[in-house]
Amino acid sequence: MSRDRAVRRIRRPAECAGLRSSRVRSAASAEPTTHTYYVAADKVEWDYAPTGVDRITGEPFGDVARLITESGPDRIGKVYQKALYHEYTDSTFTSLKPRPAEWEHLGFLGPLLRAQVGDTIKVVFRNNVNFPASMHPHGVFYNKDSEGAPYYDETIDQDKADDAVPPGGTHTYVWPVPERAGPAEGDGSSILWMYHSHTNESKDVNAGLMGPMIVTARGLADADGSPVDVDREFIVSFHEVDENLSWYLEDNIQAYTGNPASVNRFEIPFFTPFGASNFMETMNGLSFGHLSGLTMREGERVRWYLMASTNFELHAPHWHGNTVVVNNMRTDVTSLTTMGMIVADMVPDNTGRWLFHCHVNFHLESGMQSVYQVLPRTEEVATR
Ligand SMILES: [Cu+2]
Repeated sequence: MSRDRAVRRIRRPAECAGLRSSRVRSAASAEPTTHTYYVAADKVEWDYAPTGVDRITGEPFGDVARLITESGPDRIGKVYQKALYHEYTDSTFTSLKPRPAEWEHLGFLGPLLRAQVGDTIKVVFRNNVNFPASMHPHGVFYNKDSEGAPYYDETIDQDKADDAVPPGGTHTYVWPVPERAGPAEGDGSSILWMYHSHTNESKDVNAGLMGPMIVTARGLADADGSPVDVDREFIVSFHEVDENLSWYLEDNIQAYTGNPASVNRFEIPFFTPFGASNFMETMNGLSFGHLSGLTMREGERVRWYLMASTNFELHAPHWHGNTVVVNNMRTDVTSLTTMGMIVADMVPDNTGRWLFHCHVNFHLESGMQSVYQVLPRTEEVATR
């Protein structure tokens, strides 16, 4: 996008009640910045539906939900051991960096990494899990020592150190953010990328190692990196997790089934009850209405960043109650396929609690549903 066009979209101060104009990195002062993040892969216990009830219906789980969420002699249930990316405060990796309230809805995704065009993202990665892992970014620039993926690429030594960080190991990834990593003509002022472990791609990602990145156009970022012409940002990953492919499948069988010996590990996933019960249809790792924090105010300029994971993802995100603009077209349903990344802009004019879900029947019935809330203009947004 040309900057002139983007700047025209920025509201003038009188229109900008609550906009963070005092902290804007203006185009003139947009000196390149290096953003340093300390990110570790940590093993956690993750509950896909913590309250144990269907928060979309407000009722106990129905038949389909019970097949997915209930543990049993040869069923794992709704709690799984996972590997997630966590952000720490510094290189000692002793203190977790608190997630800001407006980003609590990221659920099991890794920390948001962000920059504006011209900046550099630097990630000090510590592998605290018991399998080799990496951080492979999409979109940003990387040399061979910061790609995070092992394959025969005719590199040696230091250029291989990023491919598979061993358990207990540390590697620093450096990702410059050139113009081609930022919004193009036709984009808005910011776009979504993602990062994930790519050492054993399917096992790593299904274990949980994935996160979002946002790049804002040069000169259009607030001090915190957010675009100045947007009031509220949300990131939602329509995220099928195939726990059959996770590094922790056996650990989960041992920890959560009533009779591990009764589990037929040689079943073909999806076509058998055990395999099918390990496909978790989620939004940011939460199912059946457990993704919360999607709260905004009427009239705000809301930017939704949507993404999908690495399985046979075919999703139809649908917002009830309001409309969005995607690729300069008005809609209320958009499409995501495997590893898709989409930006949707909304100016909600319809207050209330509204369903936000995948319209693919199997996903909908398996819990890929949540609710977003539009408060009247005069109310404070609870998450701020
Ligand atoms: Cu779907």
